[in-house]
Amino acid sequence: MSTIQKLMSTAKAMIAESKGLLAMDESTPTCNKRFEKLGIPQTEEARRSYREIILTTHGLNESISGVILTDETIRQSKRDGTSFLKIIADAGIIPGIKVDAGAKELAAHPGEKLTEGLDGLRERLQEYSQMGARFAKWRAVIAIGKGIPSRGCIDANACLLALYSSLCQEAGLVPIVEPEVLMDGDHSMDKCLEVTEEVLQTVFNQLYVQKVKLEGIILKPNMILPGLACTKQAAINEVADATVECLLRVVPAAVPGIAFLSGGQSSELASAHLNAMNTRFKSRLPWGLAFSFARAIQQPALEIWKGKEVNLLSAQRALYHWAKCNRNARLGDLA
Ligand code: 5MM
Repeated sequence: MSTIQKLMSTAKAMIAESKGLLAMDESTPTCNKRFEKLGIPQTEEARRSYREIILTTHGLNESISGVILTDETIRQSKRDGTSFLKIIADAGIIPGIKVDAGAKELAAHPGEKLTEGLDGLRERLQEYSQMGARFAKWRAVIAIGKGIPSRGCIDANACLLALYSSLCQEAGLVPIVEPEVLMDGDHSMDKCLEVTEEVLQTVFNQLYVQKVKLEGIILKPNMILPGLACTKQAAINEVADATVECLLRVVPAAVPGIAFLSGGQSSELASAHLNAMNTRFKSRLPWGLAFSFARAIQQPALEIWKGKEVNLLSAQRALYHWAKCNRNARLGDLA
């Protein structure tokens, strides 16, 4: 099988009808922050236990095609010594890995960030590929505010996303391309649409410049939403319509699939928005519309678990439930 055939087959499996991705790639600081709020110890063992709960949830593979791991998690095992990678493989789930080194302050651009991580990436990708990873993820963050985002921030992030993508494809890994326009702020839904459209146009231009094969990527964008502090929030169908309108303008038909991030939306709203998009537009779209949620699938389970063994089964039930809701939303079939 040629590299491009391999990439296309992985991308197709990631976006398989009715399934989506589970992002469990919170960095240690993010994971610790979420644990701290719930009184869970911020230790490597607590993070391992939590990830064991996720990966041993019975029936997770009914809704989840792939999981995004971190460098820490991909090397961890269940308490009985079975490696996480074996559990994932036995469940028929595709393992992927977050490879960026996080968003850092962008010099000369107050309030803006640039995602780092290209140094040594070729070697790291080779190692992850040998371990069994079949896709990778890199997240760029774009903030909306007074005078931002700037051209400099959008261009630099798009360029790095494209360089990362071509290195992934060279290593036979499907790149998830994640330019996230943040929900923080009081901006309108129209502003989010305008910025997201510009960001995605720039990203696809850079992917072209770097000779990335669009058939072998998955796009992970934000939905088009008003800022969290905007006084005028949007109806579910308005979000669905604006998001699809934006994507139709900028995402080439060669891209096999789009897997949204949830970005801080509640579990209910993230599923409802995805469901509305698939109900209203599915038969008319060139790409599949799926999910790659972290918080919208995990948060209720984390809040139930609270680090206590006695809550384990209830936490797994919640995780299964929210994964299944998004499976239904993927089909446009959410009750
Ligand atoms: C936007 O974050 C991604 C999707 O998560 P949500 O559905 O919760 O928005 C997520 O994959 C994120 O990139 C990872 O959790 C890593 O984030 P940090 O900040 O820990 O590097």
